Amino acid sequence: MLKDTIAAIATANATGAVSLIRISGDEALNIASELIGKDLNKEKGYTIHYGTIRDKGEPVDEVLVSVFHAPRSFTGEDVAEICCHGGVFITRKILTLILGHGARLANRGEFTQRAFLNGKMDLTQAEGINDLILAPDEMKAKSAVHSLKGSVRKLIEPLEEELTQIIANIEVNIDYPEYDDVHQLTEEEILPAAEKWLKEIGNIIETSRQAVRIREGIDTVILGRPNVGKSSLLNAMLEEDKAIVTDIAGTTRDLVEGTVRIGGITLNLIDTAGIHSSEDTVEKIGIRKSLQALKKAQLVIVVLNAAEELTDDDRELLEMTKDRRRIVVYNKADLKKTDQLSISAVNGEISQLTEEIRRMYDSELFAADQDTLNNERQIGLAVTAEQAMKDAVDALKAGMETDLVTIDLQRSWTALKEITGKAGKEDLLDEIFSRFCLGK
Ligand SMILES: Nc1nc2c(ncn2[C@@H]2O[C@H](COP(=O)(O)OP(=O)(O)OP(=O)(O)O)[C@@H](O)[C@H]2O)c(=O)[nH]1
Ligand SMILES: [Mg+2]
Repeated sequence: MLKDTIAAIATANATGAVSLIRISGDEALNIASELIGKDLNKEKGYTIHYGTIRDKGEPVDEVLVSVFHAPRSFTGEDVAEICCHGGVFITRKILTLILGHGARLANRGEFTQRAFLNGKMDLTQAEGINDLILAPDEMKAKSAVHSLKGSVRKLIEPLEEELTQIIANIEVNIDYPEYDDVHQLTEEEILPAAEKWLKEIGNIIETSRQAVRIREGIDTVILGRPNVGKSSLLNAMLEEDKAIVTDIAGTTRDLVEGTVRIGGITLNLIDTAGIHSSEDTVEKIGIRKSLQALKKAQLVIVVLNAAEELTDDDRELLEMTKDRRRIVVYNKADLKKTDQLSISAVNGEISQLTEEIRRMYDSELFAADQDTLNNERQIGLAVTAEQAMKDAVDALKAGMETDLVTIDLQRSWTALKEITGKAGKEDLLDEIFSRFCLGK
């Protein structure tokens, strides 16, 4: 039911200076008009009107009502936005009056959903709105606002365009086989275009993965045998006395977590129990947790003791993490100098480590600054589109019938269109036909 009129409190459910109540749908302006006793239907869009809301003659609140006429509103429908005083009680009372005049309480996200259904924005822009509201930091806010402004659509559009051209070329093959030598067209036009397209989408997927990874923060685990200074390192990185540090081996038992930003990179740090063979029940549980954290981590910092020879425990840890993205640091460099990457955690001297982290995530940081796909949904669909195109290329190379190839290409096209929510079976035919008309 798109036609009914919906209403909701748009501001937080808490006391504030003002609150905003939004009404959208055919009856929006009528309802607001009745509440303040002034006909807002006659008023121009983008105007604000002062009035007093009354309930059975009794004044309830003084308000400002913004008027938007369809389709020039957020939802594309008639919209009234009532700005009232920000008490929780008064705001709810006004909402109740609005509902009493025939509006329905909106579902979560329903205003944005209507905006999408009315063609005011595509799906990636709608996702951008949510991401912007939830953004905890500058990096995420920036990518969200770009997405809101249509950056994902702009990224995808050239791919859609080229893919449609490839499909159109194949259709020509099928419909007018006498026009061109089928084999020649495949070799000279379709395959090169498909290869180029695969390269482009591959780049987008790769950059997007890097960007998403770094915007979410890197799950980083600090590992090492007992007493090498893992907790001291966590504290140094956080610049805070978060984890307990003592000279007793086996101090840390539980995982201790903290978030730190290093040159624009967010690390979700986990300090762990020192790993060695232990008979202590509590310590054994701690060590098991350390190993679980290692499994999930995206970056491993292996801490060794510069002042001592490597032990079997050290060697085992190095072996265990050798295929992971990792940084090996020699701590306690104040006690003994080393040519390796070294730090002195108790003294807060960790610059070699932070430099290494920056260097390691350089390309991700660059990616995070680009317009990219912004979440797993979008990336997953791009991967589906890529795979379908690979299938099509394989089929072409194997000399399969062109109509079989078209099935793969259509799968690719549909996945691509789903990113922005524009997929519809009719669209592809329309687009192809519109091309045919020009030339033939
Ligand atoms: N000289 C020196 N001592 C350090 C340094 N870092 C840590 N220590 C000392 O080493 C001891 C152990 O430090 P922790 O940070 O508790 O070591 P850990 O690896 O967390 O130990 P567990 O939690 O038991 O596994 C403490 O006495 C620290 O003061 C360092 O850079 N230089
Ligand atoms: Mg510790």
